[in-house]
Amino acid sequence: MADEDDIILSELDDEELVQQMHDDLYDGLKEEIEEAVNILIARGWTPYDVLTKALVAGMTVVGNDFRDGILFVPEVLLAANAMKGGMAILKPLLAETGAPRMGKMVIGTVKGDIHDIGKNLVAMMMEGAGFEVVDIGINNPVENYLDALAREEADILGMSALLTTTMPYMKVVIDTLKEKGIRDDYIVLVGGAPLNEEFGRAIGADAYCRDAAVTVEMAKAMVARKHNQMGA
Ligand code: B1M
Repeated sequence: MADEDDIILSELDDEELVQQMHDDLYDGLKEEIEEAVNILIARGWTPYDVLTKALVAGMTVVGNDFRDGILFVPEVLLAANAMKGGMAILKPLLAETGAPRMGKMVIGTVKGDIHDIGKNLVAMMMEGAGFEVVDIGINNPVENYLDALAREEADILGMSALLTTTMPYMKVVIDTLKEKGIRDDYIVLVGGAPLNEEFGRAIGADAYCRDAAVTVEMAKAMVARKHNQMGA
């Protein structure tokens, strides 16, 4: 039976509900997050707004408190799990745009790094924009990227890193592509919280992507440029 103090999510207005979602994400309450995502969608919110304003914004609070030593790994894992619950509901909705196939991307988090929420978000948004996405998961050594790129005949390589200690591995992958003479066969996009544009340039990526939306824009622009070059 429901406790008298229980909050009825559906009775909250949009602003209160989003605030409550930030709290529930913080507390790792997966079922509540899933319920709230469904409520916002039923109220006509776009999947993108639910993702960015409710889930990603909530995760930022979690990230700040993790950084400041207020939250620890077990709590952050619960928050991540709750976030994934919400993302799973949004995934098919984001992919439903019926956009024409734009190209194929292999994406994975680099060796030594197990963060995958941002990568998953990028994969979802790319699928929603009409790209085919092959997600090779976390902790990928260079061989995994090479195998997947060849096997999938991909156009784009996407790499994610969330740690300052793992981001240099992106250069290992790009340098290996160069050594094998196949660097220019792919558009290489990199992203992750500790990266910036300068880093992307320094390691020889085609672009650093600040977030999932920027990744989609970059990918579209670069695929179009490649097609134009090939047609010229
Ligand atoms: Co970790 N962690 N973590 N963590 N964790 C960070 C990254 C950290 C910044 C926290 C902090 O101190 N503030 C810090 C790194 C510090 C540093 O390197 N300078 C950190 C640390 C230290 C660690 C451990 C070492 C902690 C420990 O064990 N002592 C450990 C490392 C484990 C490992 O990888 N080997 C660790 C572990 C974990 C958990 C397992 C508990 C969990 C991950 C769960 C999971 O992913 N399944 C976790 C989490 C959740 C975080 C924070 C809190 C949140 C990351 C996240 O999901 N953000 C994070 C703090 C932070 O980033 N502020 C932190 C939400 C996500 C939507 O954003 O991933 O940035 P983000 O993705 C964005 C963009 O960056 C971009 O688009 C995304 C969407 O807009 N993007 C791409 C990302 N990848 C892209 C790829 C692209 C394009 C764009 O390809 C083309």
